[in-house]
Amino acid sequence: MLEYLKISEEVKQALSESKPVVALESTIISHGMPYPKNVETALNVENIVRENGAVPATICIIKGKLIVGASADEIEYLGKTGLKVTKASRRDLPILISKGMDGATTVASTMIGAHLAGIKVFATGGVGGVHRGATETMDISADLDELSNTPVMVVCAGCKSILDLKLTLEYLETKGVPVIGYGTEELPAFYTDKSGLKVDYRLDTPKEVADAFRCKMELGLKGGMLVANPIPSEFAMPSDVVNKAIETAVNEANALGIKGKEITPFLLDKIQKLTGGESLESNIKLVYNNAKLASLIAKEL
Ligand code: PSU
Ligand code: MN
Repeated sequence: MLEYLKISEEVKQALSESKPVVALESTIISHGMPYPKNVETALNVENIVRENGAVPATICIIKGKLIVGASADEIEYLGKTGLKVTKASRRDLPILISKGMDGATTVASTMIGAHLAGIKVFATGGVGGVHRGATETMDISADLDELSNTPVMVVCAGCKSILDLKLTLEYLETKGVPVIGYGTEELPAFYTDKSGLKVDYRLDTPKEVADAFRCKMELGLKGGMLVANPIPSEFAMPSDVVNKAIETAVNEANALGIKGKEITPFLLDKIQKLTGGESLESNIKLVYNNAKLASLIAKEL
Protein backbone atom coordinates (compact mmCIF):
# COMPACT_ATOMS: atom_id res chain seq x y z
CA MET A 1 0.00 0.00 0.00
CA LEU A 2 2.87 2.36 0.76
CA GLU A 3 3.66 2.19 -2.92
CA TYR A 4 0.43 4.08 -3.63
CA LEU A 5 0.08 6.27 -0.55
CA LYS A 6 2.17 9.34 0.28
CA ILE A 7 1.53 10.79 3.73
CA SER A 8 3.29 14.07 4.48
CA GLU A 9 5.85 14.12 7.31
CA GLU A 10 3.71 16.51 9.36
CA VAL A 11 0.60 14.33 9.09
CA LYS A 12 2.59 11.14 9.73
CA GLN A 13 4.07 12.60 12.88
CA ALA A 14 0.71 13.94 14.14
CA LEU A 15 -0.89 10.52 13.61
CA SER A 16 1.93 8.66 15.33
CA GLU A 17 1.54 10.96 18.36
CA SER A 18 -2.28 10.60 18.30
CA LYS A 19 -2.66 14.30 17.66
CA PRO A 20 -5.89 15.55 16.00
CA VAL A 21 -5.83 15.55 12.18
CA VAL A 22 -8.55 16.85 9.83
CA ALA A 23 -8.81 15.56 6.26
CA LEU A 24 -9.77 18.01 3.47
CA GLU A 25 -10.94 17.23 -0.07
CA SER A 26 -9.61 18.51 -3.40
CA THR A 27 -12.58 18.37 -5.81
CA ILE A 28 -13.77 21.50 -4.05
CA ILE A 29 -10.44 23.09 -5.10
CA SER A 30 -10.27 21.97 -8.74
CA HIS A 31 -14.00 21.77 -9.57
CA GLY A 32 -15.87 23.65 -6.86
CA MET A 33 -14.49 27.20 -7.00
CA PRO A 34 -12.75 29.48 -9.53
CA TYR A 35 -9.01 30.20 -9.46
CA PRO A 36 -7.40 31.90 -7.51
CA LYS A 37 -10.15 31.99 -4.82
CA ASN A 38 -10.00 28.20 -4.64
CA VAL A 39 -6.31 28.16 -3.69
CA GLU A 40 -6.66 31.07 -1.28
CA THR A 41 -9.61 29.30 0.39
CA ALA A 42 -7.84 25.94 0.60
CA LEU A 43 -4.81 27.52 2.28
CA ASN A 44 -7.01 29.53 4.67
CA VAL A 45 -8.90 26.36 5.60
CA GLU A 46 -5.57 24.73 6.50
CA ASN A 47 -4.72 27.72 8.69
CA ILE A 48 -8.08 27.58 10.44
CA VAL A 49 -7.52 23.90 11.23
CA ARG A 50 -4.11 24.75 12.72
CA GLU A 51 -5.49 27.71 14.72
CA ASN A 52 -7.99 25.32 16.24
CA GLY A 53 -5.35 22.86 17.36
CA ALA A 54 -5.39 20.20 14.63
CA VAL A 55 -3.19 19.28 11.65
CA PRO A 56 -4.75 19.66 8.16
CA ALA A 57 -4.40 16.87 5.60
CA THR A 58 -5.55 17.90 2.13
CA ILE A 59 -6.02 14.74 0.08
CA CYS A 60 -5.53 14.43 -3.70
CA ILE A 61 -3.85 12.28 -6.35
CA ILE A 62 -0.65 13.55 -7.95
CA LYS A 63 1.25 11.47 -10.50
CA GLY A 64 -0.41 8.29 -9.31
CA LYS A 65 0.19 8.79 -5.59
CA LEU A 66 -2.69 9.18 -3.17
CA ILE A 67 -1.38 12.18 -1.25
CA VAL A 68 -2.47 12.72 2.36
CA GLY A 69 -1.22 16.16 3.35
CA ALA A 70 -0.74 18.09 0.10
CA SER A 71 1.89 20.85 0.03
CA ALA A 72 1.06 24.49 -0.76
CA ASP A 73 2.60 23.95 -4.22
CA GLU A 74 0.39 20.93 -4.85
CA ILE A 75 -2.69 22.92 -3.78
CA GLU A 76 -1.69 25.75 -6.13
CA TYR A 77 -1.28 23.21 -8.95
CA LEU A 78 -4.72 21.64 -8.31
CA GLY A 79 -6.38 25.05 -8.17
CA LYS A 80 -4.69 26.47 -11.23
CA THR A 81 -5.22 23.34 -13.35
CA GLY A 82 -8.90 23.37 -12.33
CA LEU A 83 -11.29 21.32 -14.45
CA LYS A 84 -8.40 19.70 -16.32
CA VAL A 85 -7.69 17.64 -13.19
CA THR A 86 -9.88 14.53 -13.28
CA LYS A 87 -12.65 14.50 -10.71
CA ALA A 88 -11.83 11.32 -8.84
CA SER A 89 -14.41 9.35 -6.89
CA ARG A 90 -14.06 5.76 -5.60
CA ARG A 91 -14.27 4.12 -9.02
CA ASP A 92 -11.59 6.36 -10.56
CA LEU A 93 -8.84 5.56 -8.04
CA PRO A 94 -7.49 2.30 -9.51
CA ILE A 95 -7.02 3.70 -13.00
CA LEU A 96 -5.65 7.12 -12.06
CA ILE A 97 -3.20 5.61 -9.58
CA SER A 98 -1.98 2.73 -11.73
CA LYS A 99 -1.58 5.08 -14.72
CA GLY A 100 0.35 7.67 -12.70
CA MET A 101 -2.25 10.37 -13.29
CA ASP A 102 -3.62 13.29 -11.22
CA GLY A 103 -7.02 13.46 -9.56
CA ALA A 104 -9.08 15.81 -7.44
CA THR A 105 -10.69 13.67 -4.77
CA THR A 106 -14.43 13.88 -4.01
CA VAL A 107 -15.91 13.29 -0.57
CA ALA A 108 -16.00 9.53 -1.29
CA SER A 109 -12.37 9.16 -2.33
CA THR A 110 -11.12 11.63 0.29
CA MET A 111 -12.79 9.40 2.90
CA ILE A 112 -10.91 6.44 1.42
CA GLY A 113 -7.58 8.29 1.60
CA ALA A 114 -8.30 9.47 5.14
CA HIS A 115 -9.17 5.95 6.25
CA LEU A 116 -6.04 4.42 4.68
CA ALA A 117 -3.95 6.97 6.59
CA GLY A 118 -5.88 6.53 9.87
CA ILE A 119 -7.70 9.90 9.93
CA LYS A 120 -11.19 9.93 11.43
CA VAL A 121 -12.51 13.46 10.81
CA PHE A 122 -12.99 15.24 7.50
CA ALA A 123 -14.28 18.75 6.79
CA THR A 124 -15.81 19.97 3.54
CA GLY A 125 -18.55 22.26 2.17
CA GLY A 126 -21.32 20.07 0.83
CA VAL A 127 -21.62 16.36 0.16
CA GLY A 128 -23.09 14.72 -2.92
CA GLY A 129 -26.50 13.08 -2.64
CA VAL A 130 -29.54 11.86 -4.52
CA HIS A 131 -30.14 14.09 -7.53
CA ARG A 132 -33.53 15.48 -8.44
CA GLY A 133 -35.13 13.09 -10.91
CA ALA A 134 -33.09 10.16 -9.54
CA THR A 135 -36.12 7.88 -9.76
CA GLU A 136 -35.49 8.03 -13.53
CA THR A 137 -31.75 8.68 -13.80
CA MET A 138 -30.53 6.66 -10.77
CA ASP A 139 -28.03 9.47 -10.15
CA ILE A 140 -27.02 8.93 -6.54
CA SER A 141 -23.60 10.19 -5.47
CA ALA A 142 -21.03 7.58 -4.49
CA ASP A 143 -20.48 9.79 -1.41
CA LEU A 144 -23.55 8.26 0.22
CA ASP A 145 -22.43 4.64 -0.12
CA GLU A 146 -18.97 5.65 1.07
CA LEU A 147 -20.55 7.08 4.21
CA SER A 148 -22.20 3.73 4.83
CA ASN A 149 -18.94 1.79 4.41
CA THR A 150 -15.93 3.83 5.47
CA PRO A 151 -15.38 4.88 9.10
CA VAL A 152 -14.74 8.60 8.62
CA MET A 153 -16.91 11.41 9.98
CA VAL A 154 -17.77 14.10 7.43
CA VAL A 155 -18.52 17.62 8.68
CA CYS A 156 -20.46 19.57 6.04
CA ALA A 157 -23.09 22.33 5.74
CA GLY A 158 -25.74 19.87 4.55
CA CYS A 159 -26.40 19.52 0.83
CA LYS A 160 -27.22 22.03 -1.84
CA SER A 161 -30.79 21.80 -3.00
CA ILE A 162 -29.47 20.98 -6.48
CA LEU A 163 -30.20 17.59 -4.90
CA ASP A 164 -33.43 16.03 -3.72
CA LEU A 165 -32.76 16.49 -0.01
CA LYS A 166 -35.71 14.38 1.07
CA LEU A 167 -34.54 11.39 -0.99
CA THR A 168 -30.98 11.97 0.19
CA LEU A 169 -32.12 11.60 3.81
CA GLU A 170 -34.12 8.48 2.90
CA TYR A 171 -31.10 6.92 1.23
CA LEU A 172 -28.86 7.70 4.21
CA GLU A 173 -31.44 6.09 6.48
CA THR A 174 -31.52 2.94 4.35
CA LYS A 175 -27.72 2.80 4.38
CA GLY A 176 -27.56 3.18 8.17
CA VAL A 177 -25.68 6.46 8.18
CA PRO A 178 -26.24 8.60 11.30
CA VAL A 179 -27.12 12.18 10.34
CA ILE A 180 -26.45 14.72 13.08
CA GLY A 181 -27.70 18.30 13.10
CA TYR A 182 -25.07 20.37 14.85
CA GLY A 183 -27.01 22.78 17.07
CA THR A 184 -30.11 22.27 14.91
CA GLU A 185 -33.06 19.90 14.45
CA GLU A 186 -33.17 20.72 10.76
CA LEU A 187 -31.01 19.60 7.85
CA PRO A 188 -29.18 22.72 6.66
CA ALA A 189 -29.22 23.34 2.90
CA PHE A 190 -25.68 24.67 2.32
CA TYR A 191 -26.30 28.37 1.44
CA THR A 192 -29.19 28.51 3.89
CA ASP A 193 -29.53 27.08 7.37
CA LYS A 194 -33.01 25.67 6.69
CA SER A 195 -34.40 22.97 4.40
CA GLY A 196 -37.73 22.26 6.09
CA LEU A 197 -36.53 18.67 6.71
CA LYS A 198 -35.82 17.29 10.15
CA VAL A 199 -32.70 15.34 11.09
CA ASP A 200 -33.01 12.52 13.61
CA TYR A 201 -30.57 13.87 16.15
CA ARG A 202 -29.36 17.22 17.32
CA LEU A 203 -26.02 17.41 19.14
CA ASP A 204 -24.68 20.65 20.55
CA THR A 205 -21.02 20.19 21.45
CA PRO A 206 -17.89 18.72 19.80
CA LYS A 207 -17.68 16.28 22.71
CA GLU A 208 -21.19 14.91 22.09
CA VAL A 209 -20.32 14.34 18.42
CA ALA A 210 -16.99 12.71 19.28
CA ASP A 211 -18.69 10.46 21.88
CA ALA A 212 -21.29 9.29 19.34
CA PHE A 213 -18.61 8.47 16.78
CA ARG A 214 -16.43 6.67 19.29
CA CYS A 215 -19.45 4.64 20.37
CA LYS A 216 -20.19 3.74 16.75
CA MET A 217 -16.63 2.51 16.22
CA GLU A 218 -16.54 0.56 19.49
CA LEU A 219 -19.80 -1.17 18.61
CA GLY A 220 -18.18 -2.28 15.37
CA LEU A 221 -20.82 -0.56 13.23
CA LYS A 222 -19.21 0.03 9.86
CA GLY A 223 -19.37 3.32 8.03
CA GLY A 224 -19.07 6.97 8.88
CA MET A 225 -21.31 9.70 10.13
CA LEU A 226 -22.64 12.90 8.59
CA VAL A 227 -22.44 16.02 10.74
CA ALA A 228 -24.51 18.83 9.24
CA ASN A 229 -23.30 22.19 10.51
CA PRO A 230 -25.51 25.11 9.42
CA ILE A 231 -23.95 28.13 7.73
CA PRO A 232 -23.71 30.99 10.29
CA SER A 233 -26.77 33.21 9.75
CA GLU A 234 -24.71 36.32 8.94
CA PHE A 235 -23.32 34.53 5.85
CA ALA A 236 -26.51 32.73 4.74
CA MET A 237 -28.17 33.73 1.47
CA PRO A 238 -31.85 34.65 1.03
CA SER A 239 -33.52 31.36 0.18
CA ASP A 240 -35.61 32.80 -2.68
CA VAL A 241 -32.44 34.01 -4.46
CA VAL A 242 -30.72 30.63 -4.03
CA ASN A 243 -33.75 28.59 -5.02
CA LYS A 244 -34.33 30.64 -8.16
CA ALA A 245 -30.71 30.17 -9.26
CA ILE A 246 -30.89 26.45 -8.54
CA GLU A 247 -34.12 26.07 -10.56
CA THR A 248 -32.53 27.85 -13.53
CA ALA A 249 -29.33 25.80 -13.29
CA VAL A 250 -31.15 22.47 -13.04
CA ASN A 251 -33.42 23.33 -16.01
CA GLU A 252 -30.41 24.32 -18.09
CA ALA A 253 -28.55 21.10 -17.21
CA ASN A 254 -31.61 19.05 -18.22
CA ALA A 255 -32.00 20.97 -21.48
CA LEU A 256 -28.32 20.38 -22.33
CA GLY A 257 -28.55 16.71 -21.34
CA ILE A 258 -25.71 16.97 -18.85
CA LYS A 259 -25.35 13.87 -16.72
CA GLY A 260 -22.99 11.62 -14.75
CA LYS A 261 -20.00 13.12 -12.99
CA GLU A 262 -20.32 16.36 -14.98
CA ILE A 263 -23.62 17.40 -13.46
CA THR A 264 -22.47 18.48 -9.99
CA PRO A 265 -19.60 20.73 -11.25
CA PHE A 266 -21.91 22.15 -13.95
CA LEU A 267 -24.58 23.12 -11.41
CA LEU A 268 -22.05 24.54 -8.93
CA ASP A 269 -20.53 26.74 -11.61
CA LYS A 270 -23.90 27.88 -12.98
CA ILE A 271 -25.21 28.84 -9.54
CA GLN A 272 -22.06 30.82 -8.83
CA LYS A 273 -22.47 32.72 -12.11
CA LEU A 274 -26.19 33.35 -11.53
CA THR A 275 -25.76 34.68 -7.99
CA GLY A 276 -22.55 36.58 -8.63
CA GLY A 277 -19.84 36.67 -6.02
CA GLU A 278 -22.35 36.36 -3.21
CA SER A 279 -22.79 32.60 -3.29
CA LEU A 280 -19.03 32.09 -3.57
CA GLU A 281 -18.50 34.19 -0.42
CA SER A 282 -21.15 32.17 1.46
CA ASN A 283 -19.55 28.98 0.21
CA ILE A 284 -16.14 30.01 1.50
CA LYS A 285 -17.48 31.11 4.89
CA LEU A 286 -19.32 27.85 5.48
CA VAL A 287 -16.23 25.80 4.66
CA TYR A 288 -14.27 27.83 7.25
CA ASN A 289 -17.01 27.20 9.78
CA ASN A 290 -16.86 23.44 9.11
CA ALA A 291 -13.05 23.34 9.31
CA LYS A 292 -13.25 24.88 12.77
CA LEU A 293 -15.91 22.47 14.04
CA ALA A 294 -14.10 19.45 12.57
CA SER A 295 -10.90 20.50 14.36
CA LEU A 296 -12.69 20.77 17.70
CA ILE A 297 -14.30 17.35 17.19
CA ALA A 298 -10.94 15.81 16.19
CA LYS A 299 -9.45 17.19 19.40
CA GLU A 300 -12.20 15.57 21.48
CA LEU A 301 -11.74 12.26 19.68
N1 PSU B 1 -21.35 19.70 -3.48
C1 PSU B 1 -20.94 20.98 -3.26
N2 PSU B 1 -19.65 21.31 -3.55
C2 PSU B 1 -18.76 20.39 -4.06
C3 PSU B 1 -19.21 19.05 -4.27
C4 PSU B 1 -20.50 18.75 -3.97
O1 PSU B 1 -21.72 21.79 -2.80
O2 PSU B 1 -17.60 20.75 -4.33
C5 PSU B 1 -18.24 18.03 -4.80
C6 PSU B 1 -17.69 17.16 -3.65
O3 PSU B 1 -16.36 16.80 -3.94
C7 PSU B 1 -18.58 15.91 -3.71
C8 PSU B 1 -18.79 15.78 -5.21
O4 PSU B 1 -17.99 14.76 -3.17
O5 PSU B 1 -18.94 17.12 -5.67
C9 PSU B 1 -20.00 14.95 -5.54
O6 PSU B 1 -20.03 14.70 -6.90
P1 PSU B 1 -21.07 13.62 -7.48
O7 PSU B 1 -22.43 14.23 -7.24
O8 PSU B 1 -20.73 13.50 -8.94
O9 PSU B 1 -20.85 12.35 -6.72
MN1 MN C 1 -23.68 11.35 -9.89
